[in-house]
Amino acid sequence: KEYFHICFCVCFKDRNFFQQKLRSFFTVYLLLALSFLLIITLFAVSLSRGTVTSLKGLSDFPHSFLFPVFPCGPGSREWEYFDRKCYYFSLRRMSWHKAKAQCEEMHSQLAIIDSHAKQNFVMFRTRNERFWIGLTDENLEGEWEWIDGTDYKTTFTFWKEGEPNNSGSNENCAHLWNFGQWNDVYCTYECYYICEKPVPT
Ligand code: MAN
Ligand code: CA
Ligand code: CA
Repeated sequence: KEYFHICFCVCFKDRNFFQQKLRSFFTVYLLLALSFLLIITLFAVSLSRGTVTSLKGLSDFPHSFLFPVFPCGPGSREWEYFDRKCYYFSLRRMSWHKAKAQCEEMHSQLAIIDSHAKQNFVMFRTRNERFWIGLTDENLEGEWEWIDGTDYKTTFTFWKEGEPNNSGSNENCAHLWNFGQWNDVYCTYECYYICEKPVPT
């Protein structure tokens, strides 16, 4: 009898212990499952609300990542960065007015060269070829004007010696030439051209 009693007690205690363990395991798993569901739900909600923008922006990750390195657009080799602006050096030649229109079509303008630094930058890329810039005296002979309104009289110039000479009384548009020096030529002459625009945001 005594033996039975002991056995009963131990067995009962054992069973109780086992059941308790099972219950605590069950609770842990239930809690885990619930938190998992909660996380999934929260994620789905924030996705649908657009809170998790990093996922949506993931597709243009390389673009946004490379932008600080190539501020004029990592997807294009056409625009070059210099001193907070972007420059385009054309591969085709055309009249000054067509070139001006081309720049405008690309949301830019014919380049304004208002400093030695800028002159130096364009000179190295134009390699003695003729490139139009945004300078003209079409409105009034001898009164040179930058197309963006920059004051010609008080700003940097880089004319070739003897220029502007209004040769044939018909030279009203300015272009870069040898060593990047400027010359006036008739506006229907076909030159390459330089466009400039602010860094895209
Ligand atoms: C050509 C033209 C002129 C320029 C002279 C310089 O005639 O390009 O615009 O002034 O050469 O010799
Ligand atoms: Ca002229
Ligand atoms: Ca000339």
